[in-house]
Amino acid sequence: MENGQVQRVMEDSFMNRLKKNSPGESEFHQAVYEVYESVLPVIERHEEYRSNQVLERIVEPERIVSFRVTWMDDNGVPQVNRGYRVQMNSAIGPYKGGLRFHPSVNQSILKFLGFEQIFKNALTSLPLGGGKGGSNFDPKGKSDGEVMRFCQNFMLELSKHIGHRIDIPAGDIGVGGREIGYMYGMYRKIENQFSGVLTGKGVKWGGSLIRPEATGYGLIYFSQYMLQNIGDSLEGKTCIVSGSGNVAQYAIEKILELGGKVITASDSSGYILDEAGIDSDKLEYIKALKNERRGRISEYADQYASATFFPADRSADHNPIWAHKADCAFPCATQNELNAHDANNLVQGNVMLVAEGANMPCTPEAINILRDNGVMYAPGKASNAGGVATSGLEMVQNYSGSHWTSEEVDRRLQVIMKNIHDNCLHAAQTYNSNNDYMSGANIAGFIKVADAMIAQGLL
Ligand code: NDP
Ligand code: 2IT
Repeated sequence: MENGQVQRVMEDSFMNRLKKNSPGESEFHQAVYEVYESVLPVIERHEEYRSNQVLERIVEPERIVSFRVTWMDDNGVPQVNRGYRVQMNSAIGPYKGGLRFHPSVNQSILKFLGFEQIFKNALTSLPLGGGKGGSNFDPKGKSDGEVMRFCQNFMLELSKHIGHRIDIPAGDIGVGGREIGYMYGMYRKIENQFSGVLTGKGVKWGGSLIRPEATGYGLIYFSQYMLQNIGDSLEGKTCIVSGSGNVAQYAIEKILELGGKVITASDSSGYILDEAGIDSDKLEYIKALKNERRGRISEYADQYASATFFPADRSADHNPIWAHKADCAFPCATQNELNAHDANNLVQGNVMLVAEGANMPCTPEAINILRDNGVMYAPGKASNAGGVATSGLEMVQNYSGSHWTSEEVDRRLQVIMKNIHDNCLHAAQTYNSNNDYMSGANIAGFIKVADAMIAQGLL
């Protein structure tokens, strides 16, 4: 058989087995296939990865816990949700990864996120394994009291499975400072100890400065390094950002600081276009709107005459936010929010860089279109790794009982993002995929975890 045929046969049997073992988990299959395709050249070159069945082992979570969460709503009516923790891989460190509270949460989504987290965490160069968790609880429209009671009951069960040297959860969609606070308080009460079991804590009670900013800042540092690599910068670039939550807010902040212009922001109900640019005052408005008043992005257009609100059309085959002309695009909302149609629109608008703030926001077809058209593309597991990396820095501070300044944490974040950038390029080059950040990220992350798994024997 020729090389191409061998590859096709491996591909068919591996993916077929995966689909048979995890039926209906389409997001998980999608995430695995991307890594699988990137690391095939590595597997072909290294017999030890084949003989140790590393791929087959790495796609199987070490443990999944799923549990009932009951809580009382403000009307005195009992409510039931499902909670999860997917402990994906602990070969290079304790499980680490966020918690997502969103009605769409299911096992497939958490397995895809946990799987991505394995490689992302390896790329940070910190000793962090991969995990993810969450619940189908929807914090939207809930009172503070309801969110608190949900978080407390969620932690009542989760606390049995985590620990500061075992598994250290953090935030993700629907889980920010408020939720981490309620969960941390409950953990402390149950365990009777003050430990760094969660990251994203408030700075007055064990949190790290710059952790809230880290994912968005890291994304833009990474993008700046990509542009510097071709002798360019973000200065004067027009940017499209989706989302208006934690990642989007601090991505916008850093773009502005580096001299770029941002013309969009969104939430699940639609997006705003502000051709005059979202300046720092308008960004402060978005932060207050989203983090304090918990309002909708449409209100931005009521506040600023330069902006127009476009409601989301769930039946449309594309997302019109990506149809505006821009130099750079930063999807920072959720998975599969940018499809082939959207990628074609971006290419027609002459986009030069697409960097993922969200996890897996581009569909595989969209990624192919971007890469085929010479657009620089950064996969989330590399470009959004600044969040978990700074969680790692929070853990270091907690272990050592120290508290670093903003400047110190920010400096370390920049070094980490630069190393991830360089390691991706180096790994891509080693396997003849020059300047391909996706292959590079998957290969570099995979090799680190695979080698650790082999060294530690069959487990
Ligand atoms: P937030 O909850 O703070 O914000 C999420 C944003 O995305 C909101 O604007 C939300 O709108 C929008 N959104 C969520 N789900 C959907 C959906 N199904 N359709 C359209 N819009 C949606 O979350 P984060 O900013 O923390 O997370 C955003 C992305 O970044 C996620 O993919 C997350 O996994 C990833 N990420 C987060 C990190 C972190 O440190 N927080 C680290 C690395 C990656 P609405 O308010 O209407 O729901
Ligand atoms: O997707 C992610 O990397 C996160 N949600 C952050 C995880 C963390 O542990 O800080």
